[in-house]
Amino acid sequence: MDDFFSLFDSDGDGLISFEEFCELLRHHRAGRTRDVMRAYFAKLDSNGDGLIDLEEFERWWNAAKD
Ligand SMILES: [Ca+2]
Ligand SMILES: [Ca+2]
Repeated sequence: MDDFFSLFDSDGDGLISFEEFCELLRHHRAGRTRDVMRAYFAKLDSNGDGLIDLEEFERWWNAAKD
């Protein structure tokens, strides 16, 4: 789980920025437009501060597993 988080968090500051989020999804050739990615990012960023912390990430991860 932490390993997966750090995959996104390329600068290791414990937060996933939108740039980091886009960067990883681009590697995975998600083929998404920036607008779609922004909407998706906003879904993960539940407190709306523009960054995804580990808690938000875990909430999304646990929801996605079901
Ligand atoms: Ca980061
Ligand atoms: Ca947040």
